[in-house]
Amino acid sequence: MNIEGKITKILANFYYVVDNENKIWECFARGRLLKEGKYLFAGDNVEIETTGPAQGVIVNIKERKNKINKPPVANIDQVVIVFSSIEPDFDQYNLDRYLSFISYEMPREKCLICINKIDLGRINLDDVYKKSEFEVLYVSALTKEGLDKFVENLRNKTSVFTGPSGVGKSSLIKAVIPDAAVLIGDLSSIKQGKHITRNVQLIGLDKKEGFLADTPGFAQFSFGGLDLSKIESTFKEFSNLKCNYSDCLHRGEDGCSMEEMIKIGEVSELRYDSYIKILSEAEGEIIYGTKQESKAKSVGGKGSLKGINIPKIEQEKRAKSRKREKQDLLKIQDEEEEY
Ligand SMILES: Nc1nc2c(ncn2[C@@H]2O[C@H](COP(=O)(O)OP(=O)(O)O)[C@@H](O)[C@H]2O)c(=O)[nH]1
Ligand SMILES: [Mg+2]
Ligand SMILES: [Zn+2]
Repeated sequence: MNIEGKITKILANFYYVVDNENKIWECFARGRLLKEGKYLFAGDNVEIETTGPAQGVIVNIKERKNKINKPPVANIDQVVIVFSSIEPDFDQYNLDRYLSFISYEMPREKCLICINKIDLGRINLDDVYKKSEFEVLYVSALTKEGLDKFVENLRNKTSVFTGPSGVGKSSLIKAVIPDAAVLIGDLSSIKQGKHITRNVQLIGLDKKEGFLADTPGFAQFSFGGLDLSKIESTFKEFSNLKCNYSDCLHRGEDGCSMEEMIKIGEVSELRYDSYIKILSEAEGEIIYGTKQESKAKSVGGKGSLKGINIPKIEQEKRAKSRKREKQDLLKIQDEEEEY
């Protein structure tokens, strides 16, 4: 008998597939699939041939609409970018970096901004984002304030959670799905993120109404070498600019309408500042987070997962690093084969 389902978890050679009736099947992958180089990801929609009451073999993978490699997840509908209002302090520029980078890499998928820990302190970003097409939700994983509306935004989608360490991504997932097996708190005591990244799993909202993937953050990302003219398209509120040149980067060029747009409130000044900094990052002029990185490194242990480490990748190295990312993935798969 053949059944269709979705891979929610991969452990060693085992693939856990949930079917339409919410039943979990423990599966192997047919050797032929792996030989063809078809690596399987959590989120993949597959066809299984059943071999027992809850066992099967994956015989086919459906075409994916997208995938990310770190952590490995396929068929993402939405990226939930979690920041906290406080502890760690809200960082406007860093949030805009996440939004821009993810929109650049996945232009068709929705990004949802979620500000957590409003029980400790409140911030209001409505004005900053009102022209951007990004929705902002305010929640507390602790008191559950704002959670109902948040859950509404998670239904019938596969959502990947990302954001800096310590903002409460895992806590939010736990608040939404109380029996989710997620790790909360300082993860550095659990021997590095590698292991955790590898075992990414999709956690089902009740009655297959959507899936959530906790991640330790997209560990590292860099704007180095990205196409400058495409970065603009990740700032949706810029779409009504009427500059004299079609290739205007809006950095004070003659005939640029950015100043006017800011004046009339079509573009928030904070967003424009972030845009300018991101362009500089793409040109390799500034490197975000290096201070935190070196601090974390010298302290080691406890601090090593705090802050975000964004190493500079030079333009010409970028293509190589993309290739390396793929190799890393293959390595991960190889290691898992050895278990
Ligand atoms: N006060 C408060 N603390 C929270 C909230 N959400 C998470 N925390 C705490 O913040 C810390 C980091 O949470 P965690 O979920 O591990 O963050 P992650 O690294 O983003 O997954 C933990 O000590 C949580 O108990 C919240 O809404 N309010
Ligand atoms: Mg976490
Ligand atoms: Zn312009």
